[in-house]
Amino acid sequence: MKDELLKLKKQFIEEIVSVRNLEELTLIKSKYLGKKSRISEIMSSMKKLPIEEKREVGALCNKLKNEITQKVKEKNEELISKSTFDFDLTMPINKNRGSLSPITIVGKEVCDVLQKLGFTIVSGPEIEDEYHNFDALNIPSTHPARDMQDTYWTNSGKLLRTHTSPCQVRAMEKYGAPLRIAAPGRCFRNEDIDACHENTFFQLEGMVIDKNVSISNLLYVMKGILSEIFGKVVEVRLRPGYFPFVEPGFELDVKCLICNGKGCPTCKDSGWLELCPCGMVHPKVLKMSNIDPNIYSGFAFGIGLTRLAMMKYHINDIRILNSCDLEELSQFDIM
Ligand code: FA5
Repeated sequence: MKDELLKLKKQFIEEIVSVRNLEELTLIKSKYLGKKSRISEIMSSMKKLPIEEKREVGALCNKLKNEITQKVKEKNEELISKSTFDFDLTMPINKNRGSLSPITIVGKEVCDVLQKLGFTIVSGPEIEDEYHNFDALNIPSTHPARDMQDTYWTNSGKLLRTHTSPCQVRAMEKYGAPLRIAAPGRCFRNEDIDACHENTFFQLEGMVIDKNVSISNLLYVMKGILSEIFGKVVEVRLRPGYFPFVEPGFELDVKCLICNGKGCPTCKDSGWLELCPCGMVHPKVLKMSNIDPNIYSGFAFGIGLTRLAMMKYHINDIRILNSCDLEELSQFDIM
């Protein structure tokens, strides 16, 4: 038995040197260490040996097993470190590739349109302070408009931004006037979730400040964005809207493209979807960010990017977009 064990060791060393990949290593490991290996057979037949010989052979078997285990481990590490550079260009392409989210695509399209109009793309923090999310937008703590956006507060007194409008404040502070910025980003509200409301969704803020900016400038930009994104004229309606940081304020709704205005769960049976509130920047907001409202005026808008993606790609339920369900999302593999 002792001779056989020495022979096995010699044989193993010769074989492991020529192992080229992990499959071969698995085979060799099972050949020498598996339940049906010769070493296991020797170990189970030791019972019949006299006690002295049993002790000697047992110790040899254990030593050999430990040596083989160590060599297999070293070979495994060697093969893994080499495998990074081991490309097989003849392998078929993995068809389960990832794709961009419809929200990312639509966001980029809107940014492209705005950049052509001279807008700069900016960003702001998702964890905001109360001043930028509310106070600087003419929403002091006593203002009932704070209830319009149910807020997630952090223990340190900060909040998850409820809209992208704090980005306008940060841009005014940083760049002053004149100004033309767009800020796409994620927002958070403690909302009841349904087919068109999520607690995490995307908006895109836009702001223009200059001399003699008017409502017709605002409508020109809004119409331009929608016709570029949808590639056709979509029916919209403009109605008065209340936001403390604009005056006058408007709600711009789009005719629901899921039901063509007939009424469905996505538009809550109204035939219209609130998509793009906007308005002329309130003089108080300009003043708070050190811009003189006697010289400058401006407009701002807050596109619901998630809803825009739903309308463009006919996604009838907002929950699909946040579901992480790859099977559902793969149907929007549009890039
Ligand atoms: C605002 O958030 C304002 N900051 C927009 C604004 C900017 C007005 C600049 C005037 C000037 P509102 O709460 O309506 O407004 O949200 C804007 C858009 O975000 C909505 O029209 C809608 O398209 C989208 N939205 C709002 N809440 C949700 C939600 N829970 N889930 C998905 N989309 C939402």
